[in-house]
Amino acid sequence: MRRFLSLTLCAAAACAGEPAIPNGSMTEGGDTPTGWSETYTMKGRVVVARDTEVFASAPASLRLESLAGEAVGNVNAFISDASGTFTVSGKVRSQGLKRTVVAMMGFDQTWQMKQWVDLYETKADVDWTSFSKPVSIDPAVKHVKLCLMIEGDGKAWIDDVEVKR
Ligand SMILES: [Ca+2]
Repeated sequence: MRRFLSLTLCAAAACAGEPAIPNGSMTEGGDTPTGWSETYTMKGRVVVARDTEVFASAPASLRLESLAGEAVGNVNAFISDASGTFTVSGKVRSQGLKRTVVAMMGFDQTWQMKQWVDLYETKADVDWTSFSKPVSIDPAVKHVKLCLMIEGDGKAWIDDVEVKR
């Protein structure tokens, strides 16, 4: 019985660890949500903000927008203890963009990208829309990030991001 219990506990929590994402409600922060300040730009300029006027849940959401015309870029946050299979959910809003994507990116020990999983995509304006998708992490993946990517001239918002086994 003791052996069974320890194996069960190990499988449930102690060995695998629970995946977590910081500040998924975007509640914490100032000008930018805590844990969500890193942007990556492929074209033009994008800027991230903590939006206290447009949100799915008070007091704030994350807004990513193009600056001065067409842009392609993303904002991303680490998912800690990301291994095995878990579900990523959240809410997205989009305005004026050609494409808005939420995706999970997996990198190996040397930061080579090994995995990309689309969680949500829209090419039209949408009011707050929920997404929820299971992801299975490749065994070679050591670092996992969630990203909100925009393409075009406009704004997208994300809020209430959760990761759960
Ligand atoms: Ca919120």
